[in-house]
Amino acid sequence: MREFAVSGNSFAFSPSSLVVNQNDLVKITFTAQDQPHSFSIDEYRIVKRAGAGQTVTFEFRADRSGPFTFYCSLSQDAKCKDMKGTLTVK
Ligand SMILES: [Cu+2]
Repeated sequence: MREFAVSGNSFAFSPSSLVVNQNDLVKITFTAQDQPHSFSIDEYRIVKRAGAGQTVTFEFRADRSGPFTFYCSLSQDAKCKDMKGTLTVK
């Protein structure tokens, strides 16, 4: 199990780079600090939304290799589309 705590704040993810090995079970604790944000990865069909000040925890099996972009899919604030990070599955 690979565990990461990721925060979304001021339209940025921290950390913005996650690296795991293929087939790792990945557990992410995602906190939206300032306003609602989501942690989304299209290729893994992940869309996890957290309200302001809230945390969501989820797990997935990193069974596909490659770099993947994670991003905030919420549209209430246009700057959310600038929130991006990279999940590397090697
Ligand atoms: Cu957002």
